[in-house]
This record gives sequence, C-alpha cells and structure tokens, in this order.
Amino acid sequence: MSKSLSEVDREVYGYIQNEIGRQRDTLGLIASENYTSKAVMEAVGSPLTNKYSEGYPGKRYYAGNEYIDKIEMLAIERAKKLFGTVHANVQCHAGAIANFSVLFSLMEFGEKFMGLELSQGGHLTHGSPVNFSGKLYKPVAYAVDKETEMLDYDEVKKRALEEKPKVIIAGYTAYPRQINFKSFREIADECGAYLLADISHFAGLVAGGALPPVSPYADVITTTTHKTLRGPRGAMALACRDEELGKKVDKAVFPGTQGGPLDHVIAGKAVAFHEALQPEFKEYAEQIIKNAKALADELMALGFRLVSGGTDTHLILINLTDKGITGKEAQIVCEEAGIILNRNTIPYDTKSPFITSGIRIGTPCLTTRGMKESEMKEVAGFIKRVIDNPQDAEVKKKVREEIKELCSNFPVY
Ligand code: DSN
Repeated sequence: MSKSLSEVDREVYGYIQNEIGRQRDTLGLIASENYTSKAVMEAVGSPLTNKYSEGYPGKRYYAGNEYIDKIEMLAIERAKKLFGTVHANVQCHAGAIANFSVLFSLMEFGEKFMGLELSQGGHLTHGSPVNFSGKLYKPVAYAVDKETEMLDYDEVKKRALEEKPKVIIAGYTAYPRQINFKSFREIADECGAYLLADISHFAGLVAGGALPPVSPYADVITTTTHKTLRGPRGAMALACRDEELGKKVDKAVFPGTQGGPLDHVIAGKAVAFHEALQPEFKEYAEQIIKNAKALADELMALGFRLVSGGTDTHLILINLTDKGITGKEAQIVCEEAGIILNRNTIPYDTKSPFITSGIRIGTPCLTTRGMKESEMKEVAGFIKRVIDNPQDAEVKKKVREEIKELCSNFPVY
C-alpha cells in the first residue's frame, strides 16, 4: 500500500518525469495552460481522492464527510470572494460540464441561445453542431466585425433582438480583446435573455483585478480553474446575484449532470483560490497582460499580422496568411524548436479548423515562470526565426538550445 509510484510502475513514472522535463525545457505558449503550484498539486494528489460525497456540504448521501464539507465550504467562500458572487458551485468537473449544467438550468431542450461563432473564437459548448449545445438546443451565432476583427455591440444587439434567444453567452477561447459585459447586460435585458459569462480564459485576470469584475453584469459565470486562474484542472459555476438561480444551478450540477464530486480537486481549487486572494496574484495578473502586450508589440514590429491588431488580455492570435505557412505547419515546426503553441482559426478563415490560417499564443505560463517584457522580445524573435525558416533543421536546433538556456533561468518545478 505504501510503495511510491517509482517502485510500483516504472513506465508511468518514467513518462511523468519526461513530461516534467518537457514542461521545464520548452516555452509553454498555449494560452489556456498554466503551471499550478506545488501546494495545489499536493492537495490534488491527496487521499481525498478516496471519498464519495454526493450532495453538498451538510447534505451528503454518504457518511464520513466532516472534513470534505469544510474543504468544499472553504472553496465556495473563497470563490465567492474572488468573483463577487452570491453563489458558487465548485463541483463542476470541467468547463464543458459546467456549461452543460448551466444551460440545463436555464433552458428547456430545443430552446434558443446565442454564442460567438466557434471559428471566430467561441467554444464547442457555445453552439457547435457536433456538441450537446448544438444538438440539444437551438444555437444562433453572432460574429466579429470583418474589418476590425472585434465585437460590434450594435450588430450583436441587432441579432439578439431579431432572434430573441433565452440565453446569450459572452466569453471566448480566442478573442484577444476585453469584453464589454455592460453592453452585453444591456442587450440581454432588452431581449429578455439570461447572460452567461464564460470567463474560463481570463478568470485569473478578473480575480487579480487586471480586468474589471463580471459579476455586476452576468446572471451566471462559468469558468475553468486551470487557465489564468492557475488552479487544478476543473471548473465552477457562479450565480452572480440571484441565490434562487444558484439553487437551480446546484441542482443542475448534482444530481442533474454529475454524480460524486472530485473532492481532491475541490481541495486543489480551495488552495488555488487562497493563492489568488493574495496581493502577489494581483501583480501576476497585471504582468500577464504587460507580457502579452510586449510580445504583441514585438511580433508586429517583426512583421506579424495580429488579429484585431493587438491584445488587451493574455492572448494573441497571429494571422499567418502572408507568411506562406498554415497554422498546422507552424504548430509542428515551432514544437520541433521547443515552442509549444496551438493552431487556431482566425475570423473568416478560409481554411478548415484542422489546418487553419493562424496560431494562438498566450503569456500565463511564461509569466508564472517569472519572465517579463524583455524575455517576451526574445520569445517573439524565436517565433520569427522558426516561422521564417520552417524547413531549416539548423535554425530549429539552435532555437531549441537557446530556449532551453532561457528556460533554465526561469525554473518551474
Ligand atoms: N481547450 C480550451 C482552450 O484551449 O481554449 C478551451 O476549452
């Protein structure tokens, strides 16, 4: 019972060591990833994984939940404080499940809701035809403006008044700009819709005060906990102002969608929320945006075209159309050089989501490592050298070595 992983299973242990090395020696530029703390991982790796606790604190279906209740209540209170909401459900296993649960609590199957087109930065759960959201409900999409590549709130309003959706979703996976939630609130009020804010990508920026609060405007917030928020892999749903709505969301999460919660992950969330409530997290959130702006400026100075011409957040979308390389090819050659990013469609992309004309990058991981604006200039230079010389093995080898050297000055674990 008490043997360590390295004694019990050399294969899994070995691959975990390899993955730690990969995370240590490469540039993590995937905008939705982060390095969580050792404290969070300790909680997630604890014996709390052994417990069953269907229900909520004080109302469980199994005995033995004295300490589990305390931990979940801590997570709930900290989440409410971080985001200024009256309610928090910290049991959601993942962002997609959180969105399912909330839509399930707000709509009957077949009813209409509105979200941003997936190819323009929306999310599968915001109405994709291959997802539950497109199969069980009737999604209608809004789009970004073709010229500015930003949201045009008058157009969103026009579409909402024509379509009269029951729910409007705002909050995206590949939109580099700050969202005006006040405008979304006004639009939702005018057409009588609920406003669901999916803040998964920028929750840490809101928690750290680098972006304005969302709770004064949304009815419900969903978010993952592992992106800018830097917690364990998981999610939560927060009813902003209406406790009755909070009760509906709770019922939709359990028993509506999930069974037993992942108590070890909830403990990790509680720890991450504690960390996010500290003054250092405010500095971290601000630095993420400073780094993204510095990286964006340098990329543009080096001749890259950025969707919407820049960023207000942690995220940058690069249009590769004039570079003679697809997003898919760029992802592959960058990985060969130790630059880890993902291909991404750009607004009005003519290529498929599997190929794409763009790549998406973000600064949460590098900022956690302690990198600042001067390192962002170096990072932009690495990207340029590889994208300009995609078939040159020597360039990729040299960049990989330089990245390893840079990373060694900013250790992760
Ligand atoms: N997979 C996430 C992202 O990378 O944005 C969204 O769910």
